[in-house]
Amino acid sequence: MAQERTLGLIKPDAVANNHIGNIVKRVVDEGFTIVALRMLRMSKATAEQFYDVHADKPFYGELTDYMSSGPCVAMVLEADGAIVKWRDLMGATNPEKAAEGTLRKLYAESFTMNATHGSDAPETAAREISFFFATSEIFGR
Ligand code: IDP
Ligand code: MG
Repeated sequence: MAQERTLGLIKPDAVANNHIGNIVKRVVDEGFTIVALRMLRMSKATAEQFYDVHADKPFYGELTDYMSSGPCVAMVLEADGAIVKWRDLMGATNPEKAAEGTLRKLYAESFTMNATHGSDAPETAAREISFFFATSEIFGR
C-alpha cells in the first residue's frame, strides 16, 4: 500500500480527560509518523465549517457546540494506508460498538464526545489537512 496522510484530531473530551499522551503514544506505537501537530480551539463557526458535510444531521448543533467547547490536538499522520489504518485504530463512531483496544473504546465519553476524529477518504484527508495546516507546517521526510 502507498504512503498516505490523514488528519487526526484528539477531540475536546479526550484533551480535557488528559488522554493526549496515551493517544500520541499509541499513534507512534502503531507505526504512524507524526508529520504535523498543533493544539487549537475551534470557534463555533470554524467547527460548523469543518463539519459542513453534516449540516443537515440532527446531531450537527450538539457536535459543533462540543467541538468548539475546548481545545483539540490536530495531527497529520503518515503511514502506509494511513486513512484506513487510523480509522481502524479509532474504532467505530459509536464507542459502544467500538472494538476492544480501540481509542474510542478506551477513551470516548459518548457517541458525540468520542475522543478522536479521522478523515474518511483521500479527498477528505486533503481538505482536512489543509483546513488546519499550511504546507510549511508539515514536516515530511
Ligand atoms: P466519524 O467521526 O466516525 O467519521 P461521522 O459520521 O462523520 O463519524 O460523524 C462525525 C461526528 O459526529 C462523530 O464522530 C460523532 O462525534 C458525531 N456523531 C455522528 N453520529 C452521531 C449520532 O448519531 N449521535 C451523536 N453524535 C453523532
Ligand atoms: Mg466522519
